[in-house]
Amino acid sequence: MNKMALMRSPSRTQLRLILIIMLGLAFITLVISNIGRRLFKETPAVLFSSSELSRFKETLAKWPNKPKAVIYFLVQGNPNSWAKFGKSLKLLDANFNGVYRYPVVVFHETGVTFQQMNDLRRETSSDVYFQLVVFNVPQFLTETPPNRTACSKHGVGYRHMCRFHAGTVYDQPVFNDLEFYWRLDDDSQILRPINYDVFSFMKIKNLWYGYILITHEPQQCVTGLWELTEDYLHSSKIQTPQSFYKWKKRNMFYNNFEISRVDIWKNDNYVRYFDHVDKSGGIYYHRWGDAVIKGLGVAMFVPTEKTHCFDDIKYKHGFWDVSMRSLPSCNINIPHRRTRH
Ligand SMILES: Nc1nc2c(ncn2[C@@H]2O[C@H](COP(=O)(O)OP(=O)(O)O)[C@@H](O)[C@H]2O)c(=O)[nH]1
Ligand SMILES: [Mg+2]
Repeated sequence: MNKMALMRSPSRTQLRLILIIMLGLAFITLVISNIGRRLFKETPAVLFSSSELSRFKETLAKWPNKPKAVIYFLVQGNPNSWAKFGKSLKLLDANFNGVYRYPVVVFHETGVTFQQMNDLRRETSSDVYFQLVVFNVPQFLTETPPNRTACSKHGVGYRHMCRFHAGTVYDQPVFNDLEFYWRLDDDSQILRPINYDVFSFMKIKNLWYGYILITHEPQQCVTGLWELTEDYLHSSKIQTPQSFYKWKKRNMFYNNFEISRVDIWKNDNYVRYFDHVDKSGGIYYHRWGDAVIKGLGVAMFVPTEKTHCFDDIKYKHGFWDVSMRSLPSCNINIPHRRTRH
């Protein structure tokens, strides 16, 4: 009897083993259920985005005889921003895209719902492609970015947006086989019909970068950027066009409107420069904006004669009707007063 009882009751070691196995199982269940929850939450959005990309590739494969180009927006799902975007797209349809019919690519985070996308599709005549983006603070940053910077009250979300427009957008697969793009914001408004194809115009005239206005950033938004750029130029021995030496330190293109060749930004020269700027952390620590960074990119890598100011387009951004500007806001070589934006 004693022998049987001894055989049935587990030893301390066995008990420990059972405990470890049970804890292990509990841990694995927890991990799997978390992954499962994330997968089930995210998969429809990810799947939808990749089906949109396939559809976009089909469109590119059957492209008519005109420049390969898209009009792109980065949007937010909150009602205010979404409503502005709807209005912006309607004006774009009415004043350009209803006739010239370029695909509209809409980058968005997970906050945008299928309902919103469907409603938008019903209201636009443009062929819209939704692309999901995920914004995170880059892991190479050594310090947590402050909620506010000396430059502005904008939070980290705004700085994700700056980083996206300044560089990471060009890694998006839709940019792989494109010649040109036109960037607009949700608060961009084209106010009058444009009676020509802006992309064909750029291509025929062999223009690389089209803008609407030159303005400049306040000093506190460019802390250290000019110095970093000069050091970078000296150490990398890049051949820059003469235009760089005329470029004013805080100048920038008002690039919520920007019509550009894609290859300027995918070229190694700009990619390496952007990477250097990005790794310095200035976008998150000082809120260096995409406009100043890319302004320096144009100054360094685009000859002035390859730039073009679309001063014939009636354009409003937010509350500001840019077409009401006073000259010489198109001239690259003249310093500008700070303008409201
Ligand atoms: N997804 C996403 N989009 C953003 C975020 N911040 C700004 N945007 C979008 O990026 C574009 C530029 O932002 P905006 O607030 O207009 O910047 P501003 O023109 O410098 O005032 C707009 O279309 C915004 O909707 C963000 O945190 N997430
Ligand atoms: Mg804007």
